[in-house]
Amino acid sequence: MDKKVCIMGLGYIGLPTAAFFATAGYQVIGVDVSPRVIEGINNHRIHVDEPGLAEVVKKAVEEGKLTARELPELADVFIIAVPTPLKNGCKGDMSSVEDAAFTLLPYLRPGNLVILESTVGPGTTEDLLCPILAESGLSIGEELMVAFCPERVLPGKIMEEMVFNNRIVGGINRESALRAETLYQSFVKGEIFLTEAATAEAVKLMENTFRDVNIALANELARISSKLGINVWEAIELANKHPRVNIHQPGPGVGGHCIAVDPWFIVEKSPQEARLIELSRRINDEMPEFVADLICEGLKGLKDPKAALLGMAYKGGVQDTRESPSIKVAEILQQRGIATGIYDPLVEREDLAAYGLILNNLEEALKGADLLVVLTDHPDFKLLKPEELVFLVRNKLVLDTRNILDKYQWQEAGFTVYKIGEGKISPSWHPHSSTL
Ligand code: SAJ
Repeated sequence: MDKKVCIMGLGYIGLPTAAFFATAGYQVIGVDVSPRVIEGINNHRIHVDEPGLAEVVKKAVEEGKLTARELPELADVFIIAVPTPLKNGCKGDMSSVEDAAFTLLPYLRPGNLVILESTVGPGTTEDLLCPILAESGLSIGEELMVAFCPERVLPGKIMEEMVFNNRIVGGINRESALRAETLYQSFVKGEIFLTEAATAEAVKLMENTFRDVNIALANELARISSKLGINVWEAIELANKHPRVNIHQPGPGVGGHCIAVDPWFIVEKSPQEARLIELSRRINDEMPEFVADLICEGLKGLKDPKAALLGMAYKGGVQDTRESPSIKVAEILQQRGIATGIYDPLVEREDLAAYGLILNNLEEALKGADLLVVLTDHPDFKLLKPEELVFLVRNKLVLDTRNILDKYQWQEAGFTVYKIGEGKISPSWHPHSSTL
């Protein structure tokens, strides 16, 4: 049985994966390029904000099962879980995967298994990773087994989903897949499905593309509804009563490091054919501009207008701001010279500072604002008491891009509320607009 696992990359996926293997009894070496990350983990301070993760990492480190280091060690299994972001807008940047693979070369021995978990375009394991690993002198598929095993966990629910989700294991040959299956069986309680590496790579991308395309449809329906005077939220709810319909939710756009990124890997590999996929990406990417236009519409005609933006995280309940549409809305407003107050109960001040944005507390953000905009569906926002906030604001307009506010409660408190896609904007929502 494999006893020692070395994980390259201790981020959102690598760290929980390391923690689960350590808990399952493996000796785990976690490798990261950041000395701050290594020092933190070895001293029980983790840099990944994920409910339940800190406790598991702490226990594994205390028991001596997990150690973070700058360089790999000899091991039975090597797992690569490094970021694969986009470069130049829409091409996958594989340099971290390449760097990790080259770093592993001196540590590879006959009988080892190498697993790639990072999201990559179909064919990458065989065409990019295997040729690098072959430089070790080991024969790939005979002395060295290689597999692609994508992670599919939802940020915010990683500790649950990493164990209970089904898992896809794609081997470069059957033996590689079987070895990887046995390894993951040590902590995965979901079903494990075996396939070829390129298919597993495609599966991961297809899942996130499915979601992106469906969100684009919802966003398009929202824009159509506001033209036609239909309430998109009610229409979607009713359409979803059909047994075979599941329309997603409109919003200010798609954020996070996965759904907003992964479809581009398919477009890159197959640009002629991936027409719907590319268009969906663009539709979702246009949403922050659409929201900013609505905000400007609401503020039109006002002297020194101010918008209070609630929620900078890319989705509710997380502090992650990567690719967040809220950040894009804030940036567009700043470019247009509109004053903003910014509030998020979870996001870190330094995180926003990196975008040149200043985080306020709720009162500062709302003080003197003309328009309050809900951009993230944080559970906390559902608990806001409009009757306590109404005295802070100047003009009492609300734009809810996530359909989380109780419209009648807010109206009762004196606010005029508009939700995106909720029919035509009524003149009372932007009473100062000179175009009316
Ligand atoms: N969103 C909408 N409307 C919806 C659903 C989501 O606007 O109906 C927005 C969210 O607000 C957010 C973005 O889309 O900005 C993405 O959020 P998400 O919760 O759909 O997904 P992620 O990015 O947090 O995680 C996804 C998951 N993939 C799928 O559900 C197919 C997760 O399982 C993957 O492991 C993860 O990507 C990943 O790492 O690839």
